[in-house]
Amino acid sequence: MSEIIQKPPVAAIATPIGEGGIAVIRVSGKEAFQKVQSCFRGRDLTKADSHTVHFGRIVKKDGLIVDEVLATIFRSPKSYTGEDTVEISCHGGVLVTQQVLETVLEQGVKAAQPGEFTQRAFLNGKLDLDQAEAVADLIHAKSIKAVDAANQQLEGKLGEHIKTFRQQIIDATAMIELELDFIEEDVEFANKEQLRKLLADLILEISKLLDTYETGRLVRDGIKTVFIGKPNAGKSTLLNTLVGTDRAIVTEIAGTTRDTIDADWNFEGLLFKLIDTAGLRDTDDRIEAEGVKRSRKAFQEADLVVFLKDLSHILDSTERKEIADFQQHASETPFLLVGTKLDLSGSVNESEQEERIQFDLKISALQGENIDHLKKMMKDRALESKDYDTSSLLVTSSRHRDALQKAREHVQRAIDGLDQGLTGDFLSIDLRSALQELGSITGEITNEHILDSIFSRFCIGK
Ligand SMILES: Nc1nc2c(ncn2[C@@H]2O[C@H](COP(=O)(O)OP(=O)(O)OP(=O)(O)O)[C@@H](O)[C@H]2O)c(=O)[nH]1
Ligand SMILES: [Mg+2]
Repeated sequence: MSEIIQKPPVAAIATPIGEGGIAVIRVSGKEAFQKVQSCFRGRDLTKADSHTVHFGRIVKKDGLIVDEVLATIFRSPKSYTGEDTVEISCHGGVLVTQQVLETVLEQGVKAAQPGEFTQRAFLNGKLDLDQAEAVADLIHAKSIKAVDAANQQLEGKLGEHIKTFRQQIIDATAMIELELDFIEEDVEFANKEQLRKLLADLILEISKLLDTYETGRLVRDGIKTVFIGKPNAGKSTLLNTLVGTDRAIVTEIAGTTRDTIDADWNFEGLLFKLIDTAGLRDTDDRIEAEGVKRSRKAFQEADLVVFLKDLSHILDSTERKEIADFQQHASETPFLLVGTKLDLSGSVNESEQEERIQFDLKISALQGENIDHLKKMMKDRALESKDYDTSSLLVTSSRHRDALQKAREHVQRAIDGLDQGLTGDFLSIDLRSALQELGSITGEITNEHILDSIFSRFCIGK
């Protein structure tokens, strides 16, 4: 573990602002105990043991009592940040909490920046950078699978992989240096095959980890699912059925939905970010036209497209062409073609409809018919082509993916160099670059710019 550095103290409210039983104000840094003690009436916190809790009152300079509190003491290095830390639990009113924070700040403590506690924890070696990122992911997680993925990373599972990769590169570098040492004696590069195999295996392992990213991204950020189709197809009805509330307005008037409407929907531990759109048609109405434009944009950004077709109307040739166009444009995106209003479809000659188009499923949102089937199909289709095993480690962050890709490129370049008979010092350059990329994931190699962009994602108080 690196040496602990205690920076000047900072404080922030660590719990959400609102009314609740308890709120927590966290104070961390050099002289945190003295600073809190100077506005605390109770036993002497500066002499309290680590991991002990003390009842007392927070008081203003003029003696006015702000609140009755419990102060928990964490002595360096055994705290989240590694610094001396006090957590003040006060009554959870908005004003009371702010007053307690202000009183602490009046003692010469600065207000903490977003993520500052976690950043200090990272700088003090309490967490690797990927673990610090996992803390933010855990806080922002909106599905059980996202919680699982963040916890795996927080446990250090990604870090373990990265450390193994780094060790393999260090071993490879050692083999090359051995060759360099003997170069004058004209020793043949005896281990060339062994070195090549080591690097090729490494590429395979990095690729295996990279393959989890597509699933990881969907698990962490949710599956953007766009309902698209003609006006009146039943898009808003389906959205409401899935989320179980009247989120979107439904009427029998074609062109009811004008703007895209988002709703979060959890299914089997996964988050679906449902997007209802304005029905597609040519229109002179400027508002509706803008809505149709947004529908098409949502379609472009989707992870899953569900095209809804009203079965109570016969499919005309323009609609058939439109569906084919969408399917073609969505060639990279999972696509479902769903017939709606199955309860009304008796009025239409089915064989005529079937001849023209192959539905993945037919539903009636109003009668709940095939809705469970649709839910399963949405999940399966969205993850179909992905390496779907959310119980093992997933790469969820594009930052990590980019670094892994670059590391793999550098290793590949070293292999190419080896095959072309380049000398060891050239190969070492590529391997060193690969090491740096991997080190940027765990934070062994980092810079202020990276840290700022990572920790600005955090909430204040974490
Ligand atoms: N019988 C029946 N009617 C349905 C079903 N689903 C939707 N509807 C009706 O179809 C009409 C249009 O439904 P919406 O959900 O508003 O359709 P939409 O696709 O959102 O339409 P726009 O917002 O205009 O693009 C409403 O009167 C719904 O009650 C269904 O499964 N069966
Ligand atoms: Mg609608």
